[in-house]
Amino acid sequence: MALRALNGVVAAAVTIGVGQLVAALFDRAASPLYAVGSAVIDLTPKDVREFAISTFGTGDKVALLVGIGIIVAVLAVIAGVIERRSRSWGSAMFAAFGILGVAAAVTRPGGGADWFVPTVVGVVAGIVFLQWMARRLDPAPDPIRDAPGGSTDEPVHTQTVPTTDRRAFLIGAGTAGAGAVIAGVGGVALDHRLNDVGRDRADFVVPDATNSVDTAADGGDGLPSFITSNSDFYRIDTALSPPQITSGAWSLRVHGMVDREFEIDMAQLRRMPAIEKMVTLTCVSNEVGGTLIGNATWTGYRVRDLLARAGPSPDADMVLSRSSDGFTAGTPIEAFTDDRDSILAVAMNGAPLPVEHGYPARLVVPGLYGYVSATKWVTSLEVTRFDRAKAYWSTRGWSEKGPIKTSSRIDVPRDLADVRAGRVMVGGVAWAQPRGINAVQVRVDDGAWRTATLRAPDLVDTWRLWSWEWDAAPGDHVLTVRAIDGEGRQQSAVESRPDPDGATGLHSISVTVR
Ligand SMILES: Nc1nc2c(c(=O)[nH]1)N[C@H]1C(S)=C(S)[C@@H](COP(=O)(O)O)O[C@H]1N2
Ligand SMILES: [Mo]
Repeated sequence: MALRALNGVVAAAVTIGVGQLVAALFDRAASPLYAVGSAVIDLTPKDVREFAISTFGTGDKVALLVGIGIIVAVLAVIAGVIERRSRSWGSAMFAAFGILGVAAAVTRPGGGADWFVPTVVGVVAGIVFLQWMARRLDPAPDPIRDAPGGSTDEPVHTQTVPTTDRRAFLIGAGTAGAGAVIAGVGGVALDHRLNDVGRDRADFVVPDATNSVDTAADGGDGLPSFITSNSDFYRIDTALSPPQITSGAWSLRVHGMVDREFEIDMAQLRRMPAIEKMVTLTCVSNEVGGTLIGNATWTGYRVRDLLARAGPSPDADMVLSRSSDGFTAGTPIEAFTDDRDSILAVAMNGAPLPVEHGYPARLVVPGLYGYVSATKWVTSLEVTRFDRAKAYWSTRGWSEKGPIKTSSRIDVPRDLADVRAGRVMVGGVAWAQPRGINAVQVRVDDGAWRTATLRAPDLVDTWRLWSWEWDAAPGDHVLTVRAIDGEGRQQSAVESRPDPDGATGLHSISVTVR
């Protein structure tokens, strides 16, 4: 039983390892593991996504792969146990899941018709191994004993495997297991060598902006830095592995309800005047007090200029942006055409976009949550209407429109911190892009709201750093913050979950003063 289970698990490892190796020659998204993982992501209902993001945050992909690994192992144990020399039910299970894998691979957006190959080669290798090893566990039928009328006092399935065969089996399983791991790891390494865009990105020259931004920021005191570094920036997307698109292979198609549809490549894009702009990106899944928000200086090209060149129809009210891996966002067209300067960004904080943040080009739209605007690896802008097109998350229960809600967060002290009585610096961030922040107020326990100091810079499309000096008396206290936006409207205190269009409620922390 244990040997049969082991056989199933090793055979599954062979399938995945070989699949990964072969996929390196096609596209990593075509490997059975990645294809199925991506399909699972696309089929994930919004409650599960919320759970995954709130539990694992940016580690949601690793959690998914571990989860798939566990499920595969359980299925593999079953397949191994039911596989027999005489009836290949385990093989049938492998074939069935192979069909699922093929279906997942060939239906991937951007997937080629040949994307079935890694899964098929992997599954065939797995089945060959499974059957070969199962044969060693089921000795060949004895022609005399098993003949009609022959002895039946020792049925095949209750025979124990002799020790020598057992050793041979374990050596075979160990060798194949090691081979599977080498194939898998080797496949990933080969894929990185062949397909990563790291070198292309290293050679990418960030364009000079025609404007300049004042980066002088008034941080310190344990507040977050005004600009979030690229390495600290949150990452949220549906890509199990970020698409690898070289700047030479990239192009953007502007089409749909336009007079002059066109396609532009990176060389042509670079002839347009570049601008630079600080914009705070916010995820709709950010919980009250959460960290799915970051502020960066983006360099790129005005989407307004691109759309003007195409001549959108006055009947259009939405731009559906699409990434190379099939993600879509539906953005109200005015967010691209008004004077807020939405950007087709090619650089983040002075560096070419990190691959996970959309290299070589992504959208950055002030004032809207990322899921309706900030398409990474963007390759198409389709001018259309909300009543004609639905974007990725809008078909999965999230709101069609996603304006950012006024919010604020306490960063210092930390929740549950111990502080010394006396002067305590309380501070954090507040945001209401693109309306800006007029005021931030802090309350201790059920006391009166006190006005915090707002720090520089004061920009409508970024978060605002704030601080407040608290004369703290000993005891347990709760600190609460709220913001007032640039239009004088107070942050909502009503508690609501992130879905369908962004969390509301006030952020509170508990501290003990000694
Ligand atoms: N191609 C693609 N772009 C995407 C997404 C995605 O899943 N795929 N997620 C969006 C969401 S929900 C957010 S919040 C932002 C996050 O951008 P970041 O990862 O650079 O912080 O990207 C947006 N752009
Ligand atoms: Mo998001």
